[in-house]
Amino acid sequence: VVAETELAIEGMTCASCVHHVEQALRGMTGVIEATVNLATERATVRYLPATVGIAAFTAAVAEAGYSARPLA
Ligand code: 9UX
Repeated sequence: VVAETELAIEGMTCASCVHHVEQALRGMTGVIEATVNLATERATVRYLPATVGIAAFTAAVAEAGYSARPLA
């Protein structure tokens, strides 16, 4: 089973910020793909819900120095 979710990201001010957030998410076990859009300040994550989840995503983004809020 593969799930997809969106997160609202706060604190990104440049293209490198996008890269930092993407790398933080892509480095997680169970994450298949993560893309971040600077203009919309949203991250889209495809993942294996048996392995990883939204709480871990927000923690990883916070660790990278940004904040993430789950979207419906
Ligand atoms: Mo450069 Mo984006 O330090 O924070 S990565 S502005």
